[in-house]
Amino acid sequence: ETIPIPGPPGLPLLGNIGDIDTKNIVGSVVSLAEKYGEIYRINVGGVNRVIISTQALMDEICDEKRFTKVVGGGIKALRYAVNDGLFTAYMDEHNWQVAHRTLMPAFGPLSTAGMFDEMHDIASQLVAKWARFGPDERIDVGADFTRLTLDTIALCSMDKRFNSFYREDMHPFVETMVSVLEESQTRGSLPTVLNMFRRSAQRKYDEEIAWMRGICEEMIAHRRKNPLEKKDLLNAMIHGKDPKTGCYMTDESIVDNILTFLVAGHETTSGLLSFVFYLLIKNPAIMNLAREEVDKVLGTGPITPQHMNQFPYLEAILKETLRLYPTAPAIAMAPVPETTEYPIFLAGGKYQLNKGDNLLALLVKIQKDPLAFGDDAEEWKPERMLEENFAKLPPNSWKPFGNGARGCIGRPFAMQEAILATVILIQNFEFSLDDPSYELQITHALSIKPKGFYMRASLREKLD
Ligand code: MNH
Repeated sequence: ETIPIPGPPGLPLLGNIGDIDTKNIVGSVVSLAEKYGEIYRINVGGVNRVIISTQALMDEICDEKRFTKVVGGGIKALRYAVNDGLFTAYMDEHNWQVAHRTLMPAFGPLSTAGMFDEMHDIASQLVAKWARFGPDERIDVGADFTRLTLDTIALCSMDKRFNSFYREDMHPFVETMVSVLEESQTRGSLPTVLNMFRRSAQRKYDEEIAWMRGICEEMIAHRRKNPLEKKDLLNAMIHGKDPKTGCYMTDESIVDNILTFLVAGHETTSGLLSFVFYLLIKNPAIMNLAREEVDKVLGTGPITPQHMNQFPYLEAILKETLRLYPTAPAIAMAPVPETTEYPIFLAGGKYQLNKGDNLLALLVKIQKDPLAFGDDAEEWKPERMLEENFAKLPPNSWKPFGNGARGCIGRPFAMQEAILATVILIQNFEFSLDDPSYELQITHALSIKPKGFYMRASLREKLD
């Protein structure tokens, strides 16, 4: 009883290009899911994509023996800048293996705790900025959280201070990185022949990449000459040794991964924090519970690394926010390359995949599956993410950090950074919308984030 996977009818050569708005890819894919259901097929740029939207199908494709991440489109194009860095590497690449094994401990809870002081340093700059703003200044939430996450990852991964809180514009390194990302996206969506004619874009792209890599190389050379006893990512990459092969990461691979962390590690965390504060302002009862937790643990005292695991409710808030608003909204997957026996089947034979079919796990839909989360799946309820409830969720229903070996290596880093920022902001301020009638709108680029969200922050009365 195999049934054909449904989907919008396409044009002979152009496929379903007409069904996808390139300015809002996620939005288009979601609308099609609403029309065609738990699984559907489209063809874009000659690639067959099968989009899945339920926990049951996600659970099936999370089996790493059968399925894995696929590097395609904009991610593949980014390889021109960052080669086989962790995020853009193919599964079998030697440098991925070495970097993965070397960096796993460096991103583990212990090392992440070692980066507490630097994270705290940058978060304090944010608090100082908003305190000086006073209660009447309009805060561009997304811009300031991006300053926070970029400055934090730059300090921890290459010991560089962008000092973004001390400038109106963005640091030249950041501007260049954004430009390189945009060009990579463009190239990823154009046929190779067309890219060959984009000579001046190519020249600019080459220059920008060379300039960024040069700065990273200087940072590495500087650290080698001036060794520091620090548990940061730069030291981990310079001195860490792959336990399996005994190999060290090459300088080229270190540069690839510094740039990778900057790219992969800022928008997602910044978007998460923006959604969190929007939702907290809109849900005062939950904000009160969050504030009670912060006051109970810290009072008016300073936060230390020992406090970090004492905020279960805040952690649930972050997790529940990532459920409804996974800042990386979809993951590209495919049958493992060694698969030779086609067709393969999903859902016990109900659906058939053919050679060349790629999968897209639509987290924004999967994580709202009513069969996994109940009839209130669309509602933001942090309680459901408290440890005892979280443990009871169906397998692979909550996947904002991706799957298995190719899942997010920066997860403990991102969680520590986000909890720390949320705690000290709640400890110091009360928040309100700048425009009380504002309702959430979302921009979809590589990641999702709130659009046009501004708030105000007034210092809390000091408790005694
Ligand atoms: Mn992160 C992979 C989500 C923060 C570095 N990250 C992934 C993937 C998801 C993801 C999903 C899997 C992508 C794919 O399958 O193609 N990451 C997030 C989210 C946050 C986040 C939602 C914050 C919230 N990530 C961070 C931070 C860093 C980082 C912070 C670095 C400091 N992420 C990575 C890297 C990978 C990755 C590196 C690739 C890992 C690999 O394939 O080996």
